[in-house]
Amino acid sequence: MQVWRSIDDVSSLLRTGLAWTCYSDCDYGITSTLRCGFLIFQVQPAGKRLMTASRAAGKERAVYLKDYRPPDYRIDHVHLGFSMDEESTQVHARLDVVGNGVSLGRPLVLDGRELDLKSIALDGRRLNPRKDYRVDAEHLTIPRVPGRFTLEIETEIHPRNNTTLMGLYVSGGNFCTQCEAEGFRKITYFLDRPDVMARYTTTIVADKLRYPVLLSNGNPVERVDLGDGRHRATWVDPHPKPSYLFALVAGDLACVEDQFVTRSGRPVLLHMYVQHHNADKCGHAMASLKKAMQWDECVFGREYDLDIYQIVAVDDFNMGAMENKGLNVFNSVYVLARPDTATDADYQAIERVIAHEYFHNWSGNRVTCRDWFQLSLKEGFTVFRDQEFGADATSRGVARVQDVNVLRTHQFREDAGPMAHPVRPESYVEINNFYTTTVYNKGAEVVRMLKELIGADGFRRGADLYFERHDGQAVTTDDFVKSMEDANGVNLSQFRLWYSQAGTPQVHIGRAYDARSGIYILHVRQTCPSTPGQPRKEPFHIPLAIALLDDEGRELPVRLMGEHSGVVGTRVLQLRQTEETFVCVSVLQEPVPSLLRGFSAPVRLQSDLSDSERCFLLGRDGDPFSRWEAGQQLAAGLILNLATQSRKQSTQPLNPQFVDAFRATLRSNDLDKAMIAQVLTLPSESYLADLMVPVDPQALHDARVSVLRSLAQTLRDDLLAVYRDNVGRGGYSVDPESVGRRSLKNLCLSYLMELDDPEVRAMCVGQFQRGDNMTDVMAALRALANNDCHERRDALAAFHKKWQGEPLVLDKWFALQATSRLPQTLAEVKALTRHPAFTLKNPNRVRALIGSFCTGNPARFHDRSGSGYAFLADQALKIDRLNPQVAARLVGVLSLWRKYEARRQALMKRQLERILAAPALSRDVHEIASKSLGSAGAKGKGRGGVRRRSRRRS
Ligand code: 7ML
Ligand code: ZN
Repeated sequence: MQVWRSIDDVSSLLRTGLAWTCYSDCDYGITSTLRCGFLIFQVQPAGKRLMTASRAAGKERAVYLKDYRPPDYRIDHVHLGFSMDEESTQVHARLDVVGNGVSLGRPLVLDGRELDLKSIALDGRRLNPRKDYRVDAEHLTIPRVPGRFTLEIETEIHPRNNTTLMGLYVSGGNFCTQCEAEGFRKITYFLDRPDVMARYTTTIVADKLRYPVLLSNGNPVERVDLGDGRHRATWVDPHPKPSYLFALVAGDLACVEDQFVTRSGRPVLLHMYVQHHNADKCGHAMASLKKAMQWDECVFGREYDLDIYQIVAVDDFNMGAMENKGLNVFNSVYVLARPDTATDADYQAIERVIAHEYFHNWSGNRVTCRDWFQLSLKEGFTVFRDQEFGADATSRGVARVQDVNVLRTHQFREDAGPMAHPVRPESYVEINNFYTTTVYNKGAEVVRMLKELIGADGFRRGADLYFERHDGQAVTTDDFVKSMEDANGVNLSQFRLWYSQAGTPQVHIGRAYDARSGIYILHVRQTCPSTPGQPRKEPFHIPLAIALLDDEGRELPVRLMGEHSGVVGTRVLQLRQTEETFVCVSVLQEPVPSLLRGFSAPVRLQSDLSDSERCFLLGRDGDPFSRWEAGQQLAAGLILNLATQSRKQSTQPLNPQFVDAFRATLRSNDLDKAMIAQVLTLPSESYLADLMVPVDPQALHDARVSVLRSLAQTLRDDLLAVYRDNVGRGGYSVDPESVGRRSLKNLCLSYLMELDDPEVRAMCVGQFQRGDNMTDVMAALRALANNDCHERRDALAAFHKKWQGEPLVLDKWFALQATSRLPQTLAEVKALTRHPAFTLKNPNRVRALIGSFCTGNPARFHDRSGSGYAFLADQALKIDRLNPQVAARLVGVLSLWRKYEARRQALMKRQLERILAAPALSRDVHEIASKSLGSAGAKGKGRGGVRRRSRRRS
């Protein structure tokens, strides 16, 4: 790639006769573009065809939901032929196209990007580039077509140069694809939108030795040795699908095989493809897959629908995994596990992600999205399904706590910042930026609320109707809600606001009790802060699960005024107005209310509970979530108090009531150990940051550490005893009981390591050296990495020496150092970017080192000097040239700059401005940076300075 800065440069370029692609963005030709800045050309060897015409940007507008129109043409069948070559792969596409009636006379406009178009024929007649069609950087337009015809298109693509990891690319010497959301258009020209569903036949030709495994969607129908060192495989997928679900894999991979017999007796082959040396790390993923298949049959009545289910693990992947029909492609981090290489948390994540992708086969593939504004239709629902699966696999309480933690630390923050958007967004500039925690996690909460409101049986009826009514269709979130309504005879029109209004509602609950009349009143008020583009909100329809507890913690009957009898246990109140009063009668003693049980709605709850009431709930509430929540509120109050006090006062002792409740929980025998560990885990710094205005990350960090230390000092003996009681006996196993034991033991260790006590440190080193499983080893190493001692250096070096050949374990080594609280961490992170094993091309490695530092180490990242912000910007700009999606995620960290105190605000803003001013910025990063700053791009106006994501390479 070369940058040309002057007219002379350009003229000499044009004289060379080389083909070029202009990545500048001016509508008015080269000379005026030169005046605004400089040009970026991709130069190819002479004689090669021009691949992409120069692009006029400034046309990069937002796409709006209100502009949705059904497609003019449908594509019934697709025959794809691939001739695999890393340098240049030939793609032959034969499309059976049908006009939809009203389309008569309208041009056919296919999507396509960075494609080298070789030829195009309509019903067998070769089209003439000068008069039959037009090509620009994003489309192929054929002005005149008949009502029904066959189009044959030959293109050439360049997988080895594809660093964006969208479309067809190479990972570890193997070919793989990622097409969601708009990657298919980087493979061939197509109607690349989810409401165009076609049947696919895929033929792959490749070198037999280098690529013995050739895979695509559906069922294998043919394998032929071509005799010239190449072979050919053909796959037919009988289910119509959108292009984003297409997949192809070619490579030299080991296949781990198993089988599942469906409820109706059909056998399904299960094939897991991994690099040969990883064949011993597939057992857990395979077991998880079978568990998920069975669960979907039992809980949702959904069976698998092909003869074969394939999973391929690749090391280079932008996201977690992808649900391509019959051929899931996974980030290897969500497949590979062995006790000595993966932690309990990794095992759990694998189980969840495997289930998530499997569940998409119905919620996503059989019933798909009409357009990308409906993304939460498949993602919110599927996250809900994987959450329920996780809850059934381990303990419901622990699973709920984990899911709520994710929601509150990430989604609530997103909802409170400049990137806030509804679960069903109204517009986007780059769809890849809308795979957000709002679409996924809040989307799942919205589905969960539907279940709360209509009950488990009604919810299942609604889901059955949805799958039956829309099988094979591309539909909307509205269709989903309609099925829930129709199956249950309820009206959910107000509930639909959860899809269209952004922002986290605040619910204030006040209470009053009159002993003489036995009347207990809950006064509930809801408000919702304004979000970008939505200054005012309508009141939401909120399910509010509550119970009233007597002084022993028993649930009292809740009987609302006008009812004949009460309900014992949890009761779901339905809040619809801005303000509502719920009057409970026959309440014989003043109760302690247990509010928002199970986190029945994604809201911020404000109540006037006292600390002693919270301590009571922490010890007595029958709802495990509420018990945990009471502890979190107490701890958060304590830490926030400390963080906002002056230094002198910050050594005050802990509230003894809290310490007692903490000690009692440690010793509790009515909670399982995993739950005890959750309850005793202090709220994270990022969750606390959401509660502090303005945020001072250093003060929060110091306050949290000081509470940890005080608790460790006061409870040293108890913590040591619980640690010793839970040291593993016998072999390692990942059953929930053993996992719980390890998490409690390692929590005790992390508290004890706050004491700077040689005895404890020796214990920790012992656990590191003798640990027979990665959970224990990592827990010990994490504690050591936070302490400036010689044991730290030795342990990190030993770990590196042992695991340098295992990329996923090496990622842990990078991440651990990036999240160390020690003051020299940024310097160490910078040094690690020069480590021979570090590369900006691998998203997992970038997330391990750079992502962990910027999101998992608030105190160091937000250093008052601003050095963390400058580091982020430096790295993001470099990554943007390779992989805009990964860069955009990183830049998103700066979006919350307005939440910090003035000095940090200015420093963060400066880096955002610097990013925005950088030349040749991707559309992905531009959208995030401009929306973060609240500038014009946020409204989707045209602007300059943006290039297309491209395969620029010199
Ligand atoms: C969520 C995924 C993507 C992006 C996976 C990519 C997916 C899109 C894909 C929960 C569990 C596992 C993965 C993901 C996730 C962000 C998150 N369709 O299946 O949603
Ligand atoms: Zn998904």
